[in-house]
Amino acid sequence: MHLVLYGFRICPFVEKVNILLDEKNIHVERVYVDIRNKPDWFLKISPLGKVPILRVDDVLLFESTVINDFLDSLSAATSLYPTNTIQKHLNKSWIEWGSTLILATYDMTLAKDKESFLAKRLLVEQKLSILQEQVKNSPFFNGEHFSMIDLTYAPLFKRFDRLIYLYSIDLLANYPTLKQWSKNVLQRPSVHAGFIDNFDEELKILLDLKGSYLEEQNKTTQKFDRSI
Ligand SMILES: N[C@@H](CCC(=O)N[C@@H](CS)C(=O)NCC(=O)O)C(=O)O
Repeated sequence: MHLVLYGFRICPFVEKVNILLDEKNIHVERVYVDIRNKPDWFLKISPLGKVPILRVDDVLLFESTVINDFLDSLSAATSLYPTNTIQKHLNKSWIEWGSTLILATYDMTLAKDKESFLAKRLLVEQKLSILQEQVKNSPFFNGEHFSMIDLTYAPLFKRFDRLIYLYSIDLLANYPTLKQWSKNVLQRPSVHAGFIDNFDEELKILLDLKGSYLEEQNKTTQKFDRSI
């Protein structure tokens, strides 16, 4: 079976596929797509015009959760889902919900002014309080073992972590259980391997390109700091 993953340098949906590939030791050929300037060949293979796409011989799979489910099923004996069916599908529900949290966070980071940033931050925090209700005081979501839902939230946790470093914004400050879960997930070697080395640089480029308030404010502060 020949597997080709079409992705982009910085994309939470591609990153969760990267982590699963590393976790399950699956080799794929990688094709980089410039989604800021999509080539015609890509628009022909991607119904939504989005990455990730996984080519499996001559079949094209899209949607990161579907792609991860497919890759997981290749070695069902070592599935990253709980064995209990209802638990597995409950995990899937919260995986879907995690995608809405990723999008809300993306929206917040791209806010163009302080007022809109604060309004969007509030929406993210509301979602975080709902999520915290679901999380136990165990290393990972389902207990001792790292599973599909943990790797799905890793790209979100990575962004939260970098927001502290780059912009001094700690979205998990009021959610200690989530903070501990996030720390455990980010320590996983497969998670570490799922992101590009210059993640911070690419994140700043993205925010700058989109005229984000966070990046604008950061530049102003740095200019101010240099002048004193
Ligand atoms: N629901 C999709 C979302 C994928 C997605 O939004 N990918 C973004 C990059 S992170 C993309 O390709 N955007 C291009 C566009 O929307 O034009 C999935 O889970 O795969």
